Amino acid sequence: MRLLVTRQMTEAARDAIAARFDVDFRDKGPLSEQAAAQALADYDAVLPTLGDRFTAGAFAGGSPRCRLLANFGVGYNHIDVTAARAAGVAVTNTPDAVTDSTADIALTLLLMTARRAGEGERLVRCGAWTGWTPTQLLGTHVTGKTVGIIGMGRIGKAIAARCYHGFGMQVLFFNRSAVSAPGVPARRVSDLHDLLRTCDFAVLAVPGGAGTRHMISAAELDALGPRGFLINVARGDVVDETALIAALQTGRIAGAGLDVYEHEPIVPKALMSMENVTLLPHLGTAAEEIRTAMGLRALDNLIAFSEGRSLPDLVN
Ligand code: 8YV
Repeated sequence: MRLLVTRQMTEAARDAIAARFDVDFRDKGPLSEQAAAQALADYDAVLPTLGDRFTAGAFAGGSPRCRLLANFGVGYNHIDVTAARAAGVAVTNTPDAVTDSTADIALTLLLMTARRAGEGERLVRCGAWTGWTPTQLLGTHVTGKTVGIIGMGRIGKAIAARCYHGFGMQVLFFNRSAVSAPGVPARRVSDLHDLLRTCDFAVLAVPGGAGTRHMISAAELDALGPRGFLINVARGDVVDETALIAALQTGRIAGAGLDVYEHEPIVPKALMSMENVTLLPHLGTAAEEIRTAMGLRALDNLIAFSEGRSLPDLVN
């Protein structure tokens, strides 16, 4: 079986994959639609990542040689899974492996933004800190506040656990389908605007894709209000970035912590220029152990596929 891995992996993941398959590791940026189509024609299976453009157009050539896209990552909004299915291509992802590290980054953003940590760090680094004063860089206290989690899947629940156990926060959540076990005391709010009006910190943990695109726009930001913070560890286009910039510039929300952007890796200058915005470069799962675990989870799916077994993490 010929396999294409579209990016460099950690050494441990690369060695485990190479020990099992006849594999090419690409070492360039994301696959264009045309390169994705070529990969589908040239390989039996592909291990793609965020940004590889497996769009409907990439599958337009009909029934390709490739029969499995073993995606590296839980989010697969860069793959048109319906077009993949129509072309006979299975798609799998890597749930569980990403959960805790992504929740950790949500809390990193929440704390950094509320406590003005980025701004403080910049002040120290540029040599402009003149010393402690009782009123310097006063932020917003986190412990005991209310978090509103939008998307109560695995990652949302892991964020809830951290907020509840670590910071004694009240946990509210919004989820389109029923959630059987939130894991901590948490109240479901059926109206998104009600949730946004009630919480101090709104944290986005929904899947990306057409169903959630611009779920947070001007009206939602107004519901969050001038004392509310928005944290996004989901996908950039869940938030209407233009509306977010306008809300931040006019003080209609208090601040934002972002790990993802609408047009990655482009980060609007307007966001960079605002001190009340924390900007991270999609660090959600960027820890050595986690990236290895993700690679190994994708490998589990590849092995199951090569042995003709059912795929553990099939999404289409
Ligand atoms: C991954 C992520 O690094 O798992 C996900 O969905 O967003 C990231 O943390 C990325 O998707 C790798 O393809």
